Amino acid sequence: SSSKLLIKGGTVVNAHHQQIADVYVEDGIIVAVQPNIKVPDDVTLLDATGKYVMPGGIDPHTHLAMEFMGTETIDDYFSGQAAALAGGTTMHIDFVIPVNGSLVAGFEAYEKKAKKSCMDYGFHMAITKWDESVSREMEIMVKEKGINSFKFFMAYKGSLMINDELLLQGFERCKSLGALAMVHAENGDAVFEGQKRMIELGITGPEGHALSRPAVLEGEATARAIRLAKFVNTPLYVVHVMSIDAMEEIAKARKSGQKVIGEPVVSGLVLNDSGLWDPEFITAAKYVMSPPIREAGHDKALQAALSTGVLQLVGTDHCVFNSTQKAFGIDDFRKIPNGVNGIEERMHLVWDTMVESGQISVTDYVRITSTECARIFNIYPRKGAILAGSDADIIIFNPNSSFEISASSHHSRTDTNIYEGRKGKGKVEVTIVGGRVVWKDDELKVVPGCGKYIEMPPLSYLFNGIDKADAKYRSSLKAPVKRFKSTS
Ligand code: DUC
Ligand code: ZN
Ligand code: ZN
Repeated sequence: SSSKLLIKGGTVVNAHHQQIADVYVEDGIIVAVQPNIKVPDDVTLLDATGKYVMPGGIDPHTHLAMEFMGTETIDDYFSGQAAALAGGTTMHIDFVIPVNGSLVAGFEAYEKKAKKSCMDYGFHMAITKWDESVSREMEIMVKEKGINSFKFFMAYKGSLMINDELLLQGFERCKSLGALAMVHAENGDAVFEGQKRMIELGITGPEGHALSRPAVLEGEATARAIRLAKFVNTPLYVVHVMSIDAMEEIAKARKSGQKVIGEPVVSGLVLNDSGLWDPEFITAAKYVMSPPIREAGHDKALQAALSTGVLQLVGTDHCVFNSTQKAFGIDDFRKIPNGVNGIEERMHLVWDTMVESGQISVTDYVRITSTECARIFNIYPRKGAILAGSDADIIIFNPNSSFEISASSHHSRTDTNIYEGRKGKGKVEVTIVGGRVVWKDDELKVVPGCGKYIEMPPLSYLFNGIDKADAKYRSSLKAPVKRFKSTS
């Protein structure tokens, strides 16, 4: 029956180790990982000889069925996850958006949207304004709802952005709950000025989007967020690191011992904007995301930072709008819904860019696409590993085959693909989710409703040592400090 699965003869890869072994699965759970497992009766047998057997990808950053910029993303929990599975990603963490300022109402709305899930998922919570009731509801999210991360916006002035005073309060609240503070790091006031300047200059097309919010503004906000997190003494996660400017701030902080996590996204690693701002509006508008895709050089530098561990895991910020929606901004780039695709392409593009190019090992690949995300959000080794007892979310990857990306064959609902025409080495040949084969021979057979919500517990491990540092700080306040010498 389909509840028993045996994967024979592949190279099983975890973040720390690889070995030739068989993987035996029962009822959605990995039961054994060892060489030469005897073939039981009644089993679905998969031959992985010459191929890699790896944990399914975990995308730490997606937006499915999200209302944003006057419209809603075209991929919902069904189409977005179907696309993910066809590309070897078996879990994602999506951002819940509060409803009328209520986190509880937002959570309930996303629970409904996620009912048609065909793979497991977790939630981050976006904080879209800040007040006492939001602060109170954060506790409910952490203690009762399985959310351990909150994203604050330093950009989107006039809607999502909060100032430094409130950002500090948010960071403090995260710390007191054992939750991870995340930031969208761009200087929103400066972006607002940049946008006005572009419009005054008559630059209303998609290139104005990139010109109005350059890398220096991402660097500034990243540096500020890092320093504010240091002031509060709480860990920080910087989402969608798109520039050298931001990456170097993260590198410096990590070198000093500060707990800062940096997440590049596939578009920032793989693309740069030379030739991107085509005069044809739709061709260019599909690339509009925030922070924007940068000039050549940032992409390679982010790859290098990922290979040396300055950045730790790869997301997508998958947030797609079709051409009709992108066209809302035909006369004014400020109205182009921000977001690009990536959930289906991530595993292939990271392989091709990082492993095939010789920058990282296969074990590192597993770490940055899956294991590190599971560790950070405290769901390892249930997720992110091929070990006895882990969930059977597995891919069979053929390094000698190849992939090709096109909107005509992708599984997302959007009508364009920012990686259109791109080819590369390696292919996800089989995806197994919850012990079920859902992708094989280029055929997708997903089961809506079988995806489970994965509760993510508070991040006690990340806060190790923080209490000690706080105690030291408090005792330094009590200690008599001679600040001024008496001159008399
Ligand atoms: N950036 C995007 O491009 N889309 C969603 C939100 C964001 O910050
Ligand atoms: Zn963002
Ligand atoms: Zn995002």
